[in-house]
Amino acid sequence: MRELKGLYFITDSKLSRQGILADVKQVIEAGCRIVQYREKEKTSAEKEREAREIAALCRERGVMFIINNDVGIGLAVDAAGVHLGQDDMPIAEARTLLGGKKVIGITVHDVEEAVQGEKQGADYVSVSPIFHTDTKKDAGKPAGIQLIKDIKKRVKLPVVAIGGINEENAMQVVKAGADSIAVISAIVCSSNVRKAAERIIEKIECTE
Ligand code: TZP
Repeated sequence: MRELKGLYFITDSKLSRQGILADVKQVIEAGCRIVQYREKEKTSAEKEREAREIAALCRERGVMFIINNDVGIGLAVDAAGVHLGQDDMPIAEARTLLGGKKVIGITVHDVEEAVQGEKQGADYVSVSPIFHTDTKKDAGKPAGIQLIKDIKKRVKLPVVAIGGINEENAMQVVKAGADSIAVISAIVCSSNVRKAAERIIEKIECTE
């Protein structure tokens, strides 16, 4: 698997001010190397069309492209991998469909879920939510950075931290051991997406 490090950008068509394709272009220009397409409202056909467009852009720029939840679209657009929630398709089933070369990420809320995710063959765990977030209403109670430290002690997989992360708190998240930081609103709600992504990347890099 290519390295899971640094900023992990996730699209959000509801929050985006300029459209997700422009967001993706600008975060890639800022230096982001991992992009996830996450869309909860559009039809499958619309999702596949958008995902195909972003996949092409990411491929051209050597950026890892992950699809949220939908293994079928992941396969259709030849994404690098798929991100699954605890209530999505089981990792084993996704692995059978995707094969050994694709990346599978799993959202975890505690150490036990992280340990299970590793056992079941995930390639990374996404610890959620670290801080309060309004972006995902059912994200649950913020875990704080201690959970990152606890999970790092128990699993060897790369740890992606998500939920309420911004340029002010990014450093403490990396210092706690997160390999990668997943961000939506602190980037897409900014009036300058590229600069917002650059500032977060700077914070991540000066901690490494
Ligand atoms: N999963 C857990 S929290 C979250 C997702 C998709 C939302 C993260 O968005 P933000 O705006 O970076 O807090």
